[in-house]
Amino acid sequence: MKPTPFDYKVATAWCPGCGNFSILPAVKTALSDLGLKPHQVLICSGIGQAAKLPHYMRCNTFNGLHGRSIPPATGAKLVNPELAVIAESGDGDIYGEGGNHLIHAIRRNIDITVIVHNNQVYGLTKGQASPTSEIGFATKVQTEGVKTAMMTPLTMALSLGAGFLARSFSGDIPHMSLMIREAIKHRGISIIDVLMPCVIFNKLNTFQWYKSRVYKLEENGWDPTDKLAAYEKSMEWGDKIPLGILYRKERPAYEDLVSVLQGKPLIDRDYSPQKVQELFGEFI
Ligand SMILES: Cc1ncc(C[n+]2csc(CCOP(=O)(O)OP(=O)(O)O)c2C)c(N)n1
Ligand SMILES: [Mg+2]
Repeated sequence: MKPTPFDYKVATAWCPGCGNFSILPAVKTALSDLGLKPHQVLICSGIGQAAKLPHYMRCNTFNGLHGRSIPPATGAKLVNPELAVIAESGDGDIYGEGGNHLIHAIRRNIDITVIVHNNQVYGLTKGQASPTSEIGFATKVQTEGVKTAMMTPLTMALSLGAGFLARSFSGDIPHMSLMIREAIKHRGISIIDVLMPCVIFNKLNTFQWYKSRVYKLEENGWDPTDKLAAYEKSMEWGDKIPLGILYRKERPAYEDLVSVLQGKPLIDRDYSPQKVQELFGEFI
């Protein structure tokens, strides 16, 4: 029988009901809809339950350190621009530990797609608050509830010049797949914040909690080129949460601006281990 995007060859480490189960087929269908073959795709992740997604895919993958999905994605894209490069991980990984990498990758505008599995909690390490946890959210560590302000990652990304910003929901696979497809097609960095439940460690932001709040911008005549309107939408949270492409406007990618990156991809150029050894030798 032909495999479907919902098939797994190995047992997953995700809990029954986890939003990750629908993000995976959304990624797979987006890639196949774009006609990409496994060897043309690289997915880099950090550490966390979300970061295990590439374990269940057959393509190039790099599972690195916590917070570090973006640096290897950046390096790989610069040397091998023909690859479709995705950096994906959880909210803790990309907005917390890896927040600095996110900030500067946006400023550089490398042509990669960043998918954040945002369950508003550190799932793998058993339920500590993440940067997107709600104020008042009580955990085993934040016993009195979260006191720190909730991060608004899409607002931050917009202020840094990100040219493609979207939000989706794990309860809607076709929508996630569409967002991922459009994000990959965008030249420059693209960021998708995917809301998803953590059935074990986040009893506040449940599937139902999201489902009853999300609505689609594209069904309301949204203009994704209006930056000021996008600012406002990026901060909308609570009773209503917007999904869709909040903002889309291309500006030159880093790769288009740096002279050494023009012409033949670095990966296809001659490279002399001997010369590198000589350079190292200067320090011995
Ligand atoms: C440098 C470093 N700091 C902390 C950790 C512990 N750690 C592993 S995953 C994780 C957070 C995971 O949360 P998130 O990225 O939201 O992923 P989720 O499990 O919720 O999908 C933390 C704190 C680590 N592995 N390495
Ligand atoms: Mg998380």
